[in-house]
Amino acid sequence: HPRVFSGVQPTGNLHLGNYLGAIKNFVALQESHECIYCVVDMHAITVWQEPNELARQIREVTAAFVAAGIDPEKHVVFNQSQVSAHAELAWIFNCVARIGWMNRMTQFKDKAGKDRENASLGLLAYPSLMAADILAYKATHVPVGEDQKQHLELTRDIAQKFNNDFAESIAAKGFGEAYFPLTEPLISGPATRIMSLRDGTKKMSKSDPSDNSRINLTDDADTIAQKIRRAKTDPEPLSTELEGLKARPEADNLVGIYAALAGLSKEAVIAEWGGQQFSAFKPALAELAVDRLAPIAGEMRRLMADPGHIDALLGAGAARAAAIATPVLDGVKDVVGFVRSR
Ligand code: AQP
Repeated sequence: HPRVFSGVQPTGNLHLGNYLGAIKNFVALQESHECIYCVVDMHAITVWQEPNELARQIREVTAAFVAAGIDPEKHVVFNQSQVSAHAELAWIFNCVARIGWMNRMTQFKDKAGKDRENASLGLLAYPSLMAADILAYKATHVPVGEDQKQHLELTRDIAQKFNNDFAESIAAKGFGEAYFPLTEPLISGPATRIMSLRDGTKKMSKSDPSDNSRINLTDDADTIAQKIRRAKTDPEPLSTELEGLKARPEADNLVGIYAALAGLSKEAVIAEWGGQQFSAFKPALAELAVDRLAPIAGEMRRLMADPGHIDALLGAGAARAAAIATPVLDGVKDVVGFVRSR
């Protein structure tokens, strides 16, 4: 049956891209699917994290989930490191996946930079842990932003190779033809790739050194308005047709953000705003952004005032997650041929 899994790294500066590309869709899927949402702290440490800051960020992402409208009672919300099945299954997948597959990942190339020899081994193996996150729950659908498409393809490759390599054992142990499903990415909405406000060719990112490049979920109304006012644009008025935005990445980005926040298509936004100047469009966009984000920021602040409550919520979620993942992992151990005697 359909089951959704997705994760967000607690690496600081949760931004509008994370919200529109991921979290907002997480909220919507709760109506129709069983959902498991994870704060992927083990992914975060593939690059150095200051320990106190990491703990704070884990709670902040959890607060963002809940503040945005994820219901931790009806669905499962937890942090990855509290469920050991992720690490255990990732090790088995490390032995299924090939080094060449990992070397081809654009996120690894971007994050490792020029000094690849000096990147952590975890950064290289990142997609293998991601496959474990998803497949420990036999998740069928994963809502993500456009940037994660390649990793989702790798998850399918790992699932397929596991199913093939162990086909005989899978059948012999009574699991039928395939142990793991081939998971589908859900990359939906008018803003699957939000770009930097300073450079329409770069994605909005937590790690961009310029704070003006992104709208943080914790920014106050004045900051949001100021960042949008200063957002890079060209001097032309807004195009009257979608085609006209193709060669104007900054304009295209702002129209996409407006559409996603308003719950409209980009066509509808163009129909309303085409031909108008950015001096009119930007204040309307700022107002819309503040209207949608301020309540989330306020609720995050309220939740962050009680870290004990957040920790309890994560602990309860982890117990429920483990109850799903442990039998899946046990089946994998049987299929692989590990002896389980307790
Ligand atoms: N710019 C974006 N537009 C749309 N979706 C985005 N996502 C991230 N950036 C954008 C989606 O947010 C989810 C969580 O992402 P993550 O926790 O893996 O964070 P990330 O991709 O590492 O975020 P950054 O901002 O890109 O961090 P750095 O700067 O470290 O590279 C995912 O579903 C992702 O697609």
